[in-house]
Parts: sequence; structure tokens; C-alpha cells
Amino acid sequence: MRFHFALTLQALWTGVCQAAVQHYPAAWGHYDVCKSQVYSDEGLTWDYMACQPEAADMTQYLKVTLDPPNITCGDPPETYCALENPYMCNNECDATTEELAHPPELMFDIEGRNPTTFWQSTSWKKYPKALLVNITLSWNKTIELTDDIILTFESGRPEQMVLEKSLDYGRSWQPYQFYATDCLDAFTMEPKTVQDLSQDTLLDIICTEDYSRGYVWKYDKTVRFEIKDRFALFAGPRLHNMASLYGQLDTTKNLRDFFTITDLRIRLLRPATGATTVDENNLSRYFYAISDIKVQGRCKCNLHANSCVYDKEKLSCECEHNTTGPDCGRCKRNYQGRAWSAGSYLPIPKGTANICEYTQTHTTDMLSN
Ligand SMILES: [Ca+2]
Repeated sequence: MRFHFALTLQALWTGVCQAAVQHYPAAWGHYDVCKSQVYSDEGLTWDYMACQPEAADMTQYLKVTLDPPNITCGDPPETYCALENPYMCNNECDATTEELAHPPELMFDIEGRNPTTFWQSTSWKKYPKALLVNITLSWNKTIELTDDIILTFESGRPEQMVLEKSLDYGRSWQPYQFYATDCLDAFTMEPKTVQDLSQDTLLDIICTEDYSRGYVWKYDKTVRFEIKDRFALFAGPRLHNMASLYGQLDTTKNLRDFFTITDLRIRLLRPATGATTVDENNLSRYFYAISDIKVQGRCKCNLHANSCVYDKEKLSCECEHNTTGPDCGRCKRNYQGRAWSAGSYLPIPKGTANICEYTQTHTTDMLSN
């Protein structure tokens, strides 16, 4: 189990390398080595560099919580009708039968199978009371997002939802993005898209209508939170200038924190109805169903580790540079010769390790060291 993550990274890295040739020619793959041995005047010594783990599929390491807890369909069994055709009612959910159950795990299994596997909520039988569901994804570890968050809905995308993030293990939450068919009506916000953002407004929280509109949901099932488009504001449209992005991340804490999370929360506020009015005689047409959630990222290790292990259901950085802690956030005992500091992406391309130094209190310590 302990080596599972490292192995996954290895496999992923091979894949990324192949893709990298096309998409990230200049900068990708930097910061993957924490130290190397070099010959100097004093003989063989270590040369330390800023380093970080490779990006990976983070959905393998999360814990999912639904609120309300009994919102998953199938207990008692229920039959659903198709949103576009109220007379097509052959979608059966029964939690006690494996083939007919739709538990939350099915949002994170490997897709590409036919038929798709998905989590499904109970139907909107309490209309007009809102059908509210919170889906919380917790890592119990700080994570840096490296790619778009992508949710795939199997029965129409919600007409209103909010994606939220936490940086303190779920104690406090901030919105990441609002989604609605009508942003003004739902959230009294002007509709915007990620293309409206600039370097100066990158941290603005927007409401978008891009992923909610349209009855042609069969062809457009995804809801995104666009990480790469935001990266591109600094790194260029094809992310060819990652050095520029890394430079910005290094000097702007708010920007770095924007892409850092410990938890995500998807707040589903109103399901797809495909119309302006709700068909009160056929409420089993309205529900949420999610087949896939993608979250790509890496463990935040403060540029002091290039690998992250998953052990006893917990991620932690394998700290170098005489640092320790789950995020390599402090100096090891006896290595407090100067204050802890995160590694730096600068100067490009190898950065600065900012290692913790041995505490030299006595001459004997110096000799024994
Ligand atoms: Ca699935």
C-alpha cells in the first residue's frame, strides 16, 4: 500500500512524459530532483534543489461525504423517468441489488466502460422544497491543483450549483465558482466566463452560465472549473511558459493559495429541469446523477519533497532538505540552524532548496558532524 502511490506516479510520469513532449516542451519535469551529489573543492557533497511531486489523479486518495447522508437513491427502491421523456421510466435504483445500486464510489471508478457507472440522488419528490445535496471530497492533506476539475453529469447538468474549497480541512469554506442557467436570478451575479479574466482579476470568483444551459445535455455533460485557463494567463495559451507561472506563484502567496486545497465541496442546489416550469405530476424526472469526477493535483510539500506516499489512508510528503511534517512545513529536530522557509521556484530552472541547517551549539557537535 505504501508504495502504491510512488508506483502510480511512475506510471503516470511515463504517460506525462509522452504527452509532455507536445504540450510542455520547456518547463515540465523541472523540480523533480531534490538533491544530487557533486564534486567540489571539499570532495563529494550534496547539491540541493527545490523539488515537488509529479501531478497525479487525486481521486484515488480522497474520502467522500454526502449531506444529507441518506440522499443516495435506492433505499427504498425508486423508478425514475427520463428528463426529456416523462413516459420513458425504466431507470430503476435499488441499493440492495448491485446492478441497480448507485453508490458514491461510482463517481471515482475508472470510466470508459459501457454502460457508465454513476452515483444518483433520490428524486425531487419534495418539490417545491429545494433538492439540496453537498458532496464533500476530503484529502486530509494540502493539495495543489494542476489541471481542470471536471464533473460529468449523466442526467442533465444542474441548473444551480456552487463549487467550494477549503484550505483548513473543512473548518471554513470559500466559493471557487458559481454555476447557473441564470446567474443574475440565482446568485445576483453578472454572468462571466473564464475568458473574461485577466492577470489582475484571476482570483475573482465568477458565476458562469457555460455549463448549465441547454437541453441538449446528451452531448454536453461536463461541468468544469478551469485551472489551465487560469494558468494560461501567466504561462501562455499552450502553457509553454511555465517558468513565468512558477515565478508568479513564488512571489504571490494569494495566487499559490488559490490553487491549494484540502477539501472540495460540490453544492447541488437545483437539478436540471429542461424547462422553465417543473412537471409536478412527474417529479421522478428530476434528480442528480454524476458518473465521474476528475481532480488532478500534487501533494503540497513546500518544494521540499519529490514524492508523496499514501499510507494508512493518509497522504504525506517524503520530506528532504532536513524538513519534516505532512507538508514538510518545519525543520527537523537539531536542524534549526536558521528559520524554516519553503523552497523557491526561483531562480528558474532549478530553484532554491532553502534547506534546514544543522544547529551548531557546541564545538563537539561540529566535530561529530
Ligand atoms: Ca463512474
